[in-house]
Amino acid sequence: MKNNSKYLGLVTKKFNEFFLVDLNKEYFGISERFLCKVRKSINFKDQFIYVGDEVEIDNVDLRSKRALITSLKKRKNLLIRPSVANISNIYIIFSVEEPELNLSQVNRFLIAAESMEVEVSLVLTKCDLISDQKINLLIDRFGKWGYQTITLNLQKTEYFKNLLVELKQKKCSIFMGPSGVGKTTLLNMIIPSLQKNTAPVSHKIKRGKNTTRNVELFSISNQSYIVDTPGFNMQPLDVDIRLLPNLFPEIYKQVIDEGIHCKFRNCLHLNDEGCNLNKSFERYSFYKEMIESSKNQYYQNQED
Ligand SMILES: Nc1nc2c(ncn2[C@@H]2O[C@H](COP(=O)(O)OP(=O)(O)OP(=O)(O)O)[C@@H](O)[C@H]2O)c(=O)[nH]1
Ligand SMILES: [Mg+2]
Ligand SMILES: [Zn+2]
Repeated sequence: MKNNSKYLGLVTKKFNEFFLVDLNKEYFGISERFLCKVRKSINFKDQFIYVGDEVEIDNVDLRSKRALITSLKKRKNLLIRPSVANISNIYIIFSVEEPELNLSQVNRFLIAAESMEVEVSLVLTKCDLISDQKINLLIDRFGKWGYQTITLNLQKTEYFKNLLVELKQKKCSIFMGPSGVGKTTLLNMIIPSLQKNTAPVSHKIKRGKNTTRNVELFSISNQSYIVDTPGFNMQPLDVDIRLLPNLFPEIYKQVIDEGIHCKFRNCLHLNDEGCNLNKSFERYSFYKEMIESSKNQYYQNQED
């Protein structure tokens, strides 16, 4: 049974030249998942299709659940690593132990996430492995960085329920962080029917085992999705120097909430005269380092 009408779908998984595309429930009454290829005659002008992309499909075969992708809808944004389109929220996930919390990695992940101009949240997992006192110190610390931290612990299932309620209000949330911190465990707690593979961290190398290999998008309600991603460590970032102040809540909140004004409109908040930023926050030295390395990068590119 073939049907030549066009339908709108969402790419939930990608492997080689195949895509899994979820069709909207309204077409057939139930949510249908189709295995698709791109129609040969279509040239997307060297554009790739990513998980999270909205596509139009055609040649729908309801029996074999196959179809062809015929067009790609304009995307709102595209995260480069891992490649995911149309994200509304980024959840940066770190464990407090196993693997040990690495603040400079937390920093890099947060900055990379902020550069996507979407809502960014911080989640700490494995809170059963340290004392409540230490957890409170971390909550306090990250609060000063501008993030209200969500703390999780496998023994306290109600915390996962609260997070699920929150995630259902977002369109497409992505879980990002190093390997072994518990991203897939979190997903399994939220969608118990999934039971995706997880693995303990290696005691020998004290890192995760890269258990999740693919980016995959899961539905949690009619209009809400979560993306699980393979863990990795974030490399130093190469960000446009003028954008850096917008990537630190400690800075942009002073501008937005307190209305601080510096003498020069594009003030980089170094030790310039006329700068009114309150610089007494923990990550200021990190901010300055990033400005310096971006400047070097900038001059190097000019010389190339
Ligand atoms: N003690 C404790 N262990 C946890 C908790 N959450 C997850 N773990 C364990 O951490 C290990 C790694 O979890 P995964 O969910 O596979 O980690 P991941 O972030 O998906 O890792 P990659 O897929 O490699 O990126 C598993 O053995 C989990 O059981 C927790 O709250 N407490
Ligand atoms: Mg995983
Ligand atoms: Zn300034």
